[in-house]
Amino acid sequence: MGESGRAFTHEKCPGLWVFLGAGSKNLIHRQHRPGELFKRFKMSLTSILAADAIESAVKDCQAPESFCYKKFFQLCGLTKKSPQEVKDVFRILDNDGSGFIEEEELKFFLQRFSPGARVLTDKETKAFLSAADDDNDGRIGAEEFQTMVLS
Ligand SMILES: [Ca+2]
Ligand SMILES: [Ca+2]
Repeated sequence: MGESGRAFTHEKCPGLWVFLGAGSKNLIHRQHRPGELFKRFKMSLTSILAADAIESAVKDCQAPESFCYKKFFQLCGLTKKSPQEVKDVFRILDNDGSGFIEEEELKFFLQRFSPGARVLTDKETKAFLSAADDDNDGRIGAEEFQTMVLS
């Protein structure tokens, strides 16, 4: 009897209630992690970058240890995008909506662009992180990301 009461079902945990007021106010009650919420409203990378550019960028670093962030950003066309578009890409890469790209998210960087891509090696992940992490807090903020891509 007690077991069913502990079940984690959609009926019992709808996860998210959004109340849209008559005006511009949105009252959002979050029951789960904030990342769950942001995922639903995120745009996709292919709405910002051309699919064939993404494909060639991912192909270029197929071999382990061949990832070069500068080349990747150039090939996928990100370096030609506006600061706002770069920020949009940042928000997509920040998978859990924490406001930062953590090392764990950075590892799966290529897979955000192409689901079949490889994960970055530890060495590549660390090099990528330290190239962007100007304030040395071990994660990449939106401004750090913009600086890395656009400068
Ligand atoms: Ca994050
Ligand atoms: Ca940082």
